[in-house]
Amino acid sequence: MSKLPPHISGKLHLTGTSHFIGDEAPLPGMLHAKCLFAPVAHARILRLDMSRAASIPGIARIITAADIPGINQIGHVIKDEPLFPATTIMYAGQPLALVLAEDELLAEDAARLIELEYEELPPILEIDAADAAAEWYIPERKIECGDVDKALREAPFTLQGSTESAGQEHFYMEGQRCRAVPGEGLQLTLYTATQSTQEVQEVLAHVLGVAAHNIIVDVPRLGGAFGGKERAGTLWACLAGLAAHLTRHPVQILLSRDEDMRSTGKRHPFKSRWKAGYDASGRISAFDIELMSNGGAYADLSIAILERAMFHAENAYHIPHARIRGRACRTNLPPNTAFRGFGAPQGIFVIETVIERIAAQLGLNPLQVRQINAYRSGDRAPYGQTVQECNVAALLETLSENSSYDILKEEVSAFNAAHADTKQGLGIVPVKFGISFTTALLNQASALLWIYLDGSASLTTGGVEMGQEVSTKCAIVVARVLGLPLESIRVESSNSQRVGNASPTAASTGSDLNGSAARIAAEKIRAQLLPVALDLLAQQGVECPEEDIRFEDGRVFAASNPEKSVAFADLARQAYNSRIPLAAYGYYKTPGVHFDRDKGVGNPFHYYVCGCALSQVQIDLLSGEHRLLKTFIVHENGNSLHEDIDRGQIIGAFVQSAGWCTIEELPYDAQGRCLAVNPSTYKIPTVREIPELLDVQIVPSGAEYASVFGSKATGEPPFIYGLSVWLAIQNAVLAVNPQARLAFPATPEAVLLSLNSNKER
Ligand code: LUZ
Ligand code: MOS
Repeated sequence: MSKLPPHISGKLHLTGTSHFIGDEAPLPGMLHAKCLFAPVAHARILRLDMSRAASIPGIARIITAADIPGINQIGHVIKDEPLFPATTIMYAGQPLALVLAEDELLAEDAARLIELEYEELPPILEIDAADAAAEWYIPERKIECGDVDKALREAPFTLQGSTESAGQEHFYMEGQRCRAVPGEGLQLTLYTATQSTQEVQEVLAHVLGVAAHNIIVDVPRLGGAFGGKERAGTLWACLAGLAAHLTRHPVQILLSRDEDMRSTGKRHPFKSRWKAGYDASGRISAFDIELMSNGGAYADLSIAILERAMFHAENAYHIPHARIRGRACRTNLPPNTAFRGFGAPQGIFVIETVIERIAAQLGLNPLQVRQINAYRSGDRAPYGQTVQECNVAALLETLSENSSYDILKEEVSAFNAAHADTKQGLGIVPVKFGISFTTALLNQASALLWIYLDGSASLTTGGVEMGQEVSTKCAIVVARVLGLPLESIRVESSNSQRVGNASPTAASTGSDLNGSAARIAAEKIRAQLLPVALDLLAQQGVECPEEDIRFEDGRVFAASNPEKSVAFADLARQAYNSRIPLAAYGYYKTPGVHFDRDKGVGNPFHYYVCGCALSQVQIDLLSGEHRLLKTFIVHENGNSLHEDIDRGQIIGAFVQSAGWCTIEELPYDAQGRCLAVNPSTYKIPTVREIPELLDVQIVPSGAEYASVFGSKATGEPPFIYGLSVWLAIQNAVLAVNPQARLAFPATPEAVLLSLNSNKER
């Protein structure tokens, strides 16, 4: 049993007493909002007639583009996204009008009575078509090192191919939602499902044409996000905010699962074309890759996601000559957006399929090819950053031992020789994941810490609690600095009035950034309290220098004389009586991160998180189904703030990723309408998909260079481990048909089709 304290939301969740947005009773006069959604992917709007819908008794108001007092623009990085399209529908499911009524079902009925006339335009849905039409948000990006063309010419062996990965629905348990409550004057408070209070505040202020200080954004907690609320929540928050502003009534919008899945963007599907040059040992000398993503109708975060894919195109391998080109393509799908991994899984997937092909061509063991190419400390990444503290080769060695890889390989071969209708396969994947927002300015955070007169503490950071327990981690940091029990620290909602200008809780940096800011705030308070502590101890006859004072277990004492102590609560009271401030603001920025996008050179990451995974699967050649038998994970994790929480993140990310790779499928019709819009047709992993043996070894590494108290980020890096399942299925398929080309995701259908396929992989 673990000695670690349970995380602070656990008891609330288990007893059903944690509060989510929309849980509270409706406010008096509250209006419910329902959208009219675009029925097709691309069309010119000819007529939008509200008269029939508006005549229904009980309909308070119907809002369209014409009602926007400020600017009709919710784009953040690139300003290309209207709140309501004024002339042209850009994706099926796009909101065109908002109906407000005291009853949600009435609003929904009325939305159906809005008359929409439109002229269909040809939609672009696929990457190839968009790329051919040069439909890019910005021109091609490039990262290049060495002389790729020469290295390819001189390489003893070359291979080329193309690789595709697919989208993924976030499937957060809590859908998109917002409750907007008008206050005095122009003030509006939004309780809204967002990972970014700053973005919602700024964008809504522009939509309304009011100063940002009128918009208060409060996020108590989210029922999951996974990137799907990093910016995709802004649209719905702006709809509710606009409606509350115009009516001065509280307004609530809650998307149903179907609406949510139909209208919101997802993980970006990627396509790539590549060439690799290598020698007889499997050592890769040259890699030339083009990465194209399907970004959907508006730019959203597509550029940053493409960039992170490019930063991870070489994964954990040192490739001296590399050319990485990327183009994010505009299509008529809902704007694809951040999703755990943020392009890195899509980039890493390509190089891992390349490694497998090289190993197959040379008849080498894929583990060995990975080891021979792994980064050594001091190597440079294609974008120029020196890779340090990244021991992938050693971690692969541990993985090999933990899984008895050599024996396992023999067992799989023996099994395959003995079975005609079932086959097994092994898949291995390492990861080197860059930590920091690649947009350097986002790497900053603030914390506000109050100590009350009874010694209890109230902490606000910009961190949004979405199940990852950033709140527990930040509380642990404060508890360590001030020597307080975890229970005496309350972590508050993320609120733009208490902590303004907060970066999104994203890029795995939530605890790094907000925990560091919390540590600085707590250290300030400790310094403010020290003279008071010295005084109180002196009154007990204890004299000591400041450095000898300890804050532990809710008490303050001299290291030389621990028998005499002052309770933290008495210290707080005495500080107040002596007119010493009991609050502090902490500000942190990640040192040394920068990247020149035009040159493709810089140090985008503060550090890397490394690890590796091995999966063993069994496929049924008659049904195409697979069973995940075993997964071994070795994860290097710094000096964890809370290892149980990190273990949960590692397992959760692995399972979520295995779902992406194997069972989650997003079919669209010719009109760009998503056909899998609820769990009856969209399958996410359940307990049945968890391997029979799941062995997770967390390797502590005392990474003082990394983040707060030597800890490392854990949210996204383990997502890469799920790729081991796809690679294992591919190897099982190759045991039957060495020419097979397995599609992504490796659904039963894909497995069956691949068994008879005979194409270049
Ligand atoms: N968001 C972002 C992210 O704006 N920049 C990033 O680099 C990033 N990385 C991962 C997840 N979200
Ligand atoms: Mo993100 S993909 O919200 O870190």
